[in-house]
Amino acid sequence: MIPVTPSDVIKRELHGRVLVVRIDNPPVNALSARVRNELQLAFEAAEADATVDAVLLIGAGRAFAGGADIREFGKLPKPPALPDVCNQIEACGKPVVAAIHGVALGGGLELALAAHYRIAVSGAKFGLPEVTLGLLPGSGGTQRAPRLVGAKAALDLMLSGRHIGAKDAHALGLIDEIASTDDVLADGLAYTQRLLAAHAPARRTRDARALADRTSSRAAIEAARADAAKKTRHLFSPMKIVDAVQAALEMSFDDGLRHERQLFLQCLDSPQRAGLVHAFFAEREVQKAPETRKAKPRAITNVGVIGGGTMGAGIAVALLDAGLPVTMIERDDASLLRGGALVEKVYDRLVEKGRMSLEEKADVLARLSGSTSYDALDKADLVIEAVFEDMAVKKAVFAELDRVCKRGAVLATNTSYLDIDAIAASISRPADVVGLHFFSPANVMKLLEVVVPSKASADVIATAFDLAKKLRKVPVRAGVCDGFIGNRVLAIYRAAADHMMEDGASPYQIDRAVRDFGFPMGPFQVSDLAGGDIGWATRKRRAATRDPKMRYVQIADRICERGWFGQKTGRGFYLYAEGGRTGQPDPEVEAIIMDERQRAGITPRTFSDDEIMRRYMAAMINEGANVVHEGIALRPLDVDVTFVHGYGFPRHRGGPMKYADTVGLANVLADIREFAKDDPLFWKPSPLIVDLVERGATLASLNQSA
Ligand code: T1G
Repeated sequence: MIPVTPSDVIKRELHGRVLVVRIDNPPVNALSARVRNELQLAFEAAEADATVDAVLLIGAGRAFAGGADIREFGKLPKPPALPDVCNQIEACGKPVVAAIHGVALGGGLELALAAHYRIAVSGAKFGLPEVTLGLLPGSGGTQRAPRLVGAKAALDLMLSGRHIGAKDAHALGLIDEIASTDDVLADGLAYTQRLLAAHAPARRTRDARALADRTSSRAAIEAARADAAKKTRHLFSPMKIVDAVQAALEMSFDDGLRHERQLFLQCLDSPQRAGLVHAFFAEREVQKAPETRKAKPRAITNVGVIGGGTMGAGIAVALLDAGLPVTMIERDDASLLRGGALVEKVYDRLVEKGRMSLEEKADVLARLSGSTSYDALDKADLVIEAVFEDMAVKKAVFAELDRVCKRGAVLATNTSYLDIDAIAASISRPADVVGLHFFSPANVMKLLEVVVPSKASADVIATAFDLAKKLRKVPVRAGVCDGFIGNRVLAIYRAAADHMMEDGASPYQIDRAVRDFGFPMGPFQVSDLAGGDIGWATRKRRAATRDPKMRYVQIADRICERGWFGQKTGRGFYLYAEGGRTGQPDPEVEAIIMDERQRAGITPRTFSDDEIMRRYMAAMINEGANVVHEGIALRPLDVDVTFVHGYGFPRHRGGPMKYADTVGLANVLADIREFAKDDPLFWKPSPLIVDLVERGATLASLNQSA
């Protein structure tokens, strides 16, 4: 092997008469401007070098290439553009082989498609996930992939954004060979030698013929268009992907490329790309809480869960899914059996769907044990309590944990609003206490609020973030206050919705406006799903300390007083047909609302959907800013991640804080001040927003790493 030129991102080595071009841009070989430039030079040199018969393109480190450098989006583009590099590779007069390991995603896969042949190790993954960033494959992918694998398979890859393995990629024709070992260089070289020995031509993907059957291609395109119109009606780029594949069918390759470029630039300019790219980086940034840099996590090899109710069982499943052994503690055998059955039910459903075998289910459940004695937790490294939301009950549980758990065990509470500092102060080891606020269903929802009591040691918090990684959850660091980040802000924008309901908007109009904004459900549908009794209990708990001058809407109380808690009782704000989940408006609820307006002396007025959303979002943004201002959330991006991953906030808008910057913080402040004319107590502008607007700064300016 003869190193040809010193370069830090593209290394060239001559192996006999094959030039190996290695992309070396950790951590994922993103195709930055530097990489693109050096790739061009490498292929120019290969073409001109008479000692080179073929080129083998591989990636260093853990990936072939993770795609275009996402950090470049929104900045001034630097040449050469990736499509030009791909075209140059494809036009190379000598055979070019891509040997893939790790991932080949987005522009990374497009680079491989521009090569003439492709081989991959068996564990390699492939994808065109640009749609998850509000984009489309903009380096020839929408033109080459359909020609190589057909319109249907190409559209499925691009519209789902999913990753596929080497076997599926080979079956589709995306790659030519699966390597017999994991040595991507050796097998790549051997494959290249075989191609040279067979005098294999420089086979250009643009000449592939998988679109030859125009009828089935057209049918696939129309089906994808109809599907995208239904499933992704809020998103901009899916339809552009369909348009690009239609161009692949109807235009010449070069015209198709030009059309792809136009469509790509339209996506690049859309606010959805800005929102989705923000969400991508934000959900990685939140993993880097200060404590994770200051301390090492404690080892977690086995975990206890106190409580086998909905939350306890869900948490147990999340832990079992992460491969951990779990000991469930309940107060008596009957409760323990019920808890175990709730856990087993989750796996029975997976077996029914064919996503788990009976043996796999047995293996998982073998890691679950149960006891009615806390003594069973004497070896646990971590215990998570998920018992009844009552301070006395929680303190009793922690007293037992303090008695039986080994030194160094992390003691976590899943409370959703109780004061964790008070719980920590009730035992001899407050430094070991942390809040792990899971969202129901705990084995499904990605968000995990890591609530940091004042006395917690840094390594306990680092352990909580390490646990989140094991559970494949998205952790957000939260300070101690009523409702932490999510539920505290939820209470405010739900109150704004209640005010509008009492002032004249129907709950059904409000829910529809919120759904049209991009949420899966509106606030009243959410209340019916979660159970109105939960919010009712919270309102009753807060009644004694509620500011009597603060507006209080009693409509939800009237509904709860009738036992109408939502789906679980067949009616709440909506009427549910027998066991159904799709509610219908309820005339009796509308009558209650009318009565309450009368009682409150309110003459109802109409609201436009636009005003509903301006009020709803202004309340959410204002309280989100307060949460940052008070240090409950580290940065605005932590609030964004909380709402995208825990409250259904539309990901393509990036989160409430990102959205505020998108619409303009000054406009949000103007709304708040407008609304304050009628209710100065509720609409108190966050000092953070006032300060940023005065300085002409954005919330994003506060997002540097904490
Ligand atoms: N550009 C820049 N940085 C990236 C990156 C990328 N494409 N992918 C990952 N990173 C960073 C990430 O922010 C993190 O940084 C670190 O790498 C490790 O990532 C023209 C336009 C590859 C499967 O959508 O899916 O190509 O936090 O924590 O869990 O048509 O990263 O360490 O500072 O996620 O092992 C298309 C996106 C781009 C792939 C690895 N490509 N990346 O997962 O590590 S658009 C993608 C991923 C495009 C072309 C279009 C994952 C991964 P930091 P990580 P991981």
